[in-house]
Amino acid sequence: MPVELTGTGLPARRPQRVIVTGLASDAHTWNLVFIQLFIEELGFEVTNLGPTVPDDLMVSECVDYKPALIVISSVNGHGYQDGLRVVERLREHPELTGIPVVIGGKLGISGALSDQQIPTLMNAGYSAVFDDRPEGLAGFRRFLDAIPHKVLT
Ligand code: B12
Repeated sequence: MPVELTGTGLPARRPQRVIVTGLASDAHTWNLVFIQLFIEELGFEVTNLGPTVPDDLMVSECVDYKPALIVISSVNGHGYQDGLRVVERLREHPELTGIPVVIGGKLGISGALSDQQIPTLMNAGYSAVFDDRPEGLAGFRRFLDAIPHKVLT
C-alpha cells in the first residue's frame, strides 16, 4: 500500500494517542491540564481522564483506547502508594502489558521520593518515574520524543 505524503514530500503521520490520568485519591486538576498541554504541544492526541479516577475505570479506559502511552500524574502526596497499586492493576491486564506507563508529580508526602522508592515503582511495572525535581520535565520530554509516530499508509 502506498505511503500517504504531505505537501513537503514527507510521510504523513497520524498523531499517537496518550492517556493522561489522575489517581483515585487525588483531587488536584491543574497538574493534569499542564501535562495534557505539554504532551499536545509535542504533537500527540491526549485523552485526559481527569482527577479521582477509580482504578477499574482507569483500566477499562486504557483497554478501550489502547494508547501509545499512559501518563499518571499525582501531587497530593499519595502518588507513591496509589501508583504502586494501580500499576499492578494495569500490568495484570493482558491487553496492557506492552504499553509504556509513566508516573510523575509530587509523589511523596514531602514532595520528592527517596532513592529507594523510585526503583520500587519501576520494579512494580512503570516504564519511567518523573519525580518532582527540576530535570523531571526535560526527562519526560526525551521519553516522549522516543515514541515513534505512525506513518499513514
Ligand atoms: C490548588 C491546590 C489544591 C486545591 C486543588 C484544586 C484543583 N482543582 O486542582 C485543593 C484545595 C482542592 C487542594 C487539596 C489538597 N491538597 Co493541595 N495544593 C494546591 C496547590 C496550592 C497548587 C497545585 C497546583 O494547581 N499547581 C499548578 C500545577 C500546574 O503544578 P503542579 O501541580 O505542581 O504540577 C507540576 C509538577 O508536579 C509536575 N508534574 C505533575 N504531574 C506530572 C506528571 C509527569 C509525568 C511529569 C513529568 C511532571 C508532572 O509538572 C507540573 C508543572 O510543573 C499546591 C501547592 C503548590 N504551590 O504547588 C498544593 C499541594 C499540591 N496540596 C497538598 C496537599 C497536602 C493537599 C491536601 C491533602 C490538603 C488536605 N489536608 O486536605 C488536599 C488533597 C485533596 C485530594 N483528595 O487530593 C500538598 C501536597 C504535598 C506533597 N505532595 O508533598 C501541596 C504541595 C501543598 C503543600 N506544600 O503542602 N490542593
